[in-house]
Amino acid sequence: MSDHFYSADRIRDRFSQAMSDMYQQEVPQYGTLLSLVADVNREVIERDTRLADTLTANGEMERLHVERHGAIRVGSPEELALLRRMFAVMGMFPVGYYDLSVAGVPVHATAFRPIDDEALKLNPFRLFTSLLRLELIADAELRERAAAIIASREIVTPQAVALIERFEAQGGLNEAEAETFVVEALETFRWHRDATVDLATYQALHQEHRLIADVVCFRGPHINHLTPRTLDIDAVQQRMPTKGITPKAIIEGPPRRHCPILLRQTSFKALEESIYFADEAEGQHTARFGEIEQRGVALTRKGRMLYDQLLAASRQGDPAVSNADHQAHLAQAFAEFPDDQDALRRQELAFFHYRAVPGATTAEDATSDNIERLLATGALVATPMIYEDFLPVSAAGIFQSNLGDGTRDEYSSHSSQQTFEQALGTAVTDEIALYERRQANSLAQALAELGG
Ligand code: OOG
Ligand code: NI
Repeated sequence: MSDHFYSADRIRDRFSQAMSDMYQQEVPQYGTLLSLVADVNREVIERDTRLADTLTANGEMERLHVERHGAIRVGSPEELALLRRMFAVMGMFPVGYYDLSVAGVPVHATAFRPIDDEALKLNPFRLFTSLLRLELIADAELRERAAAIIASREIVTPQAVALIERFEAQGGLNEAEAETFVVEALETFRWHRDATVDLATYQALHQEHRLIADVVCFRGPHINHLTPRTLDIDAVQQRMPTKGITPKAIIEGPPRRHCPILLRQTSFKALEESIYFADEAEGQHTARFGEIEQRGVALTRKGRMLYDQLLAASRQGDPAVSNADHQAHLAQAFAEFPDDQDALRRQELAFFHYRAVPGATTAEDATSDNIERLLATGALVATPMIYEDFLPVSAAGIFQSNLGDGTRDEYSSHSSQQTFEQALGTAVTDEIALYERRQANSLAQALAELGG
């Protein structure tokens, strides 16, 4: 029966393409960003033939232009739980927990993403999904009003709900169903110029926090950005203004390195767009932007601790005034983070994929005690495992640059993964455990192939 089903990975692939098409229509500046990214990627590939060969060998060349992630914000536990079911149809599952309240943004979040090696390779598209924490609104009356507005909307079309239920009942969708599902699912993330509330309500919520107005006042969780992959984030950041795009002040994440680690990202500032209120007043709303990302190797718990420690140290003192200053400062702070593959691997700071070299013969025993010798003789190869997740400090930086200048102090609330998981209806997967498992599996398989 199951071979009649259209695979979840292909549904995700079609969905991410449909999202991209829609977003380019909705936000023309995003299309401009995509073509700048494509130009820079082309230049890098022409210049760096070794990188080009690696991309080709890994089958990544054809997928270079495919968006890597997007982001949405939902208003209630029910909305989050329903979207979890929608994303499962596309092979996307909640991985990681991100608390943004400590950075003055009243949300916590997870990333819905593919998990298996094969699924990630086919299309790694993820959705960073934030849940508004209405409990952080101090004014009880406003809080209740916001909750009532959210409770009265339906963010998923009845056809999409029916197809989610069918998927759950029969274990998959056929191609025709999948096609309809993509069209219907897309509706949830479409932009609506018409707010569902009157101007006064919008203003009251906006005053509490701009993000609250963005989540509460519209028919659904419009996609607020999409993010392609760049091979040279510094070049794109620098060239954005030449295309009439205003980048955020700094590139988030680690500095540029010989062996890239984790995730570097930057965005352009959200656009001011005209909206219409229920009482026919007209206004402006800023929510939607474009982002780019460049990923490096995933870090172990030990590597991540060192990253967090060095990042925190680099953030002492006054914030840098320019991206160049910021990057120079970061590079200095990260000088003590090893920057060659062998050191990262031997010191267990980063995760690697192991692979047996076909046809290689070795006099060494193929056991896990012998990895260094197997690598040295060329029977075994280790390649960096790409980081597939997000970084809370960087995410806060992306949020804030798109919320205008009036940043607010952190909320005095505790990180509450348990509350989030209750809303979600399931636990989130620990991202580091996933990398550990993939590394162990690849090593076991490679050793088995070498006859260990
Ligand atoms: C999400 C911001 C976080 C990222 O790439 O870290 C994010 C949002 O603005 O809703 O997308
Ligand atoms: Ni993002």
